[in-house]
Order: sequence, then structure tokens, then C-alpha cells
Amino acid sequence: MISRIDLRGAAFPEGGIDRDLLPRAELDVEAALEKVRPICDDVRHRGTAALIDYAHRFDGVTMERVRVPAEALESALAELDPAVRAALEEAVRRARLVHRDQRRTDHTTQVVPGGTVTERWVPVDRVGLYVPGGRSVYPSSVVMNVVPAQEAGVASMAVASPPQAEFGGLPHPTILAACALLGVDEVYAAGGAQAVAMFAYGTEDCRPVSMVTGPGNIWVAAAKRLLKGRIGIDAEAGPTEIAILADATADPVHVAADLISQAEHDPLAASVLVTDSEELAAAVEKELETQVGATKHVADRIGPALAGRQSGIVLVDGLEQGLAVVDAYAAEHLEIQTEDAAAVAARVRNAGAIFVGAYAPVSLGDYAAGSNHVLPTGGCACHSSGLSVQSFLRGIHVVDYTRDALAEIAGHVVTLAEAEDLPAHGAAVKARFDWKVPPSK
Ligand code: HSO
Ligand code: ZN
Repeated sequence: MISRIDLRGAAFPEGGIDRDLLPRAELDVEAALEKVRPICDDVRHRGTAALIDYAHRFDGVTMERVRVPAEALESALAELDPAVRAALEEAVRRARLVHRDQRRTDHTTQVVPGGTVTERWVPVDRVGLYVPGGRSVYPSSVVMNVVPAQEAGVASMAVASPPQAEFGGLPHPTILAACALLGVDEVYAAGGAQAVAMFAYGTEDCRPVSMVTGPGNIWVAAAKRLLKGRIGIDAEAGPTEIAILADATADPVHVAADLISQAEHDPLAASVLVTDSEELAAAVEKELETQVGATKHVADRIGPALAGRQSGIVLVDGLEQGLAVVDAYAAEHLEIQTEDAAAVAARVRNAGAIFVGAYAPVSLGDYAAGSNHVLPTGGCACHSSGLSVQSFLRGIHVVDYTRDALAEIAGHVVTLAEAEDLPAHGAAVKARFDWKVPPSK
């Protein structure tokens, strides 16, 4: 069911191992760009009318308005299963604790007497948060997007989620309930590339936003890539991934259950075990056979995800090679199930989030650890972070120099300007000193 990649005895070069040796799904966002371009242009020009047409074409929904009425949000919350509500409330409470601690304070550096640079953290004014629908109805993703934006101090936010035919053209009721629970009252029944275009360009109903975050399918990813620049985006979210670095001390029952848990999202989801233990590999293979049979989404998602070329059991010679493999892979989620897991985790350089030891499964982080589950996929963890308060903040440098402080550095500024053949830059300084560069003190 799951393939093996045997890297035992392979050379591990100094600069890291070749990423092509490792299993990974290929997602051709570039090809999708040409398909989403006309859709985005259409929303730009025809606004709400275009969104209504696309809801009909892509979601099979006939609707008259895109903005979700306040009563629909209120009734969704009133009808939410109390157990789900209690679980969501606790997830929100924990996420707030963690994200509140991520707030930044302004910091002033005294560069010279009379010369300061302050880094001032300012939240983005207005953001659009995309919450997928269809196969994936994740109220937890509402929490993971809204909480960091709120804790960052974003003043205005809107949520978009695809219209669902079975709910009268509204987004899924648990999505609406989660929005209402978090106090988000601006929600749109819009999905796919057209929702991202609505946020970027604005429509009669929806004011344009400065930034769009949240996971989505390939069309959402393509629209984000296309409109990036006009809007800020978080990391493009591809199919979910779990990598587990485990040694002979790991429990194969846990390892198999965790590999299956993320395969449950998508036939393209990736489940990768990296281990130096042949015994563990064999036990996990056996366990997978047993456990997969008992799961709900085996035929459409878990089976194909585990069998796909993006998943596999990678055998290595030891912990050092294991660390090299997980660093090269840069997984969205990385579990460490080894002896002295915390010390091993501390050595990892590339991962979206790290889950340490036997009692921190990825599912905990998906819902209620307090951490965020919107994380970089597809190897992007080697350069990007998951969603956080920081994602919604801009650091503005505020430069404040007195006359004396400018005079002190004026000579160097003029010299550098001339070295770059930009004499007008130097002149802007000299003009303040009657066109003479003051002698340096
Ligand atoms: N594992 C997904 C998030 C999620 N899981 C939502 C369950 N619901 C990507 O991090
Ligand atoms: Zn998940």
C-alpha cells in the first residue's frame, strides 16, 4: 500500500540531500493560472453578477446575493451542536493564548545621539479570509485564520466560503456558526478563484482587501499567485503533509494512525515515515493494513494518498541521516517520535510545525493545541512560516534624525550617492547645509 524508499548506504552530501529523491506530490499551479485569469478579470469587471454566474456554473447554485445575511449567521450559531460549540470555544481560547503572545511591540534603536529608527508594527487594515467548502468543511480553519488576524488588531475582515447547493446557496452552516462565534459578521458565499478576485478587486457588496489568507484548492492557489502584489497573500497551501521521524522506540500503532490521519484530507495528501528501524517500518506497514480498513474515507482519499508517489517509508542509516531527510523534505507537519524527542526536535531546521513525542499528534495541532494549522506545504517550510499574528502585521521603519545627527553622516551619504552616480541623492542632503557637506566630527 505504501512504498519504501531505501536510502541506507546512500551518500548524504554536505549541502543536504537531493529533494528529488524524496516523495512529493506535483501540483501544477502554473497551468491553472491561465484558467483562472479570465475568471478574475470577469469578476473585476462584472462584480457580483459574475460571482452569481460562477456559483451557478461551478457550485450548481442559483442565488441572488453573495453576502450572507446576518440572520443566517445568527441562526447557524443558534443551531450549532452544543458539543461542537464547546470544542470550538476551547480551540479559540487556546489559539488566542498563543497568538496573543505573538504580538509585537514597537522598538526604537538609538543609532547615534539624535538619530533613531523605530520599528512600528501596524496591522493590515482589511483582510479577506478564505475557508474551503466541498470535500473539506473546516470550521477549525475559520478559527486558525480569524484568531491571528484579530489578535494582530486587523480592524476589518471578511470571510468567503463556497456556496453549497444543499444549504440553499449559503456556505456550510458550521462555517457560518464558527464565523458568528468569532464575531465575524461579513461573510460571502463565494468560492474558488472568483472569491479571491472578489477580495482583490472588490465588488458592489465587498470592499477590496489588502491581504487574502487561508487554504484552498488549486484554483484558489492559482488566483492568489495571479493577484499577489495587488494583494498580500500567505504561503500557498497545497495538499496537506505529515512526516514522522521515528526510531525503534516509537509505537507503530501511533505512527500508523498519524500517517492515516492526514491522508484523510485528500488523495494527494502526503504521509511520509522516516526511520532507521526496519522493524518499525515493517510493523507500521502491518498496522496501516489493519487500521486503514476501519477508516471512513479509505477508497476516495486515504487509500490513494498512501499509495501515491507523494507518500512513502524512507529507510535511513541513523538519526543524522533522518534529520537530513526531514530537513530536505521540509514538511508541513513533522512529528518526532524518537528517544529524547525534544532534543531531536530542537535540531530540526525546516518544518511548518513540529510535534514532539508520543502525545503530540498532528490532529491535536489541527484543532486545539493553540498552534496554527495554516502551514507552508510543498517544501515551502524551508523559507516560509505558518499563519501567525506576524502575517497580519507590517513593520514600518520610522526614521527620526536631528540636524546634528544628519550633519554627522552627511559626508558618507554624499560619497555613497556619488559612487552610485546619483548626485541628486547627495544634493538632497547638501541642500540642508547650504550645499556644503559639513565636516565630520
Ligand atoms: N491538517 C490540515 C488542517 C485541518 N485538519 C483542518 C483538520 N481540519 C492542514 O494543516
Ligand atoms: Zn488535518
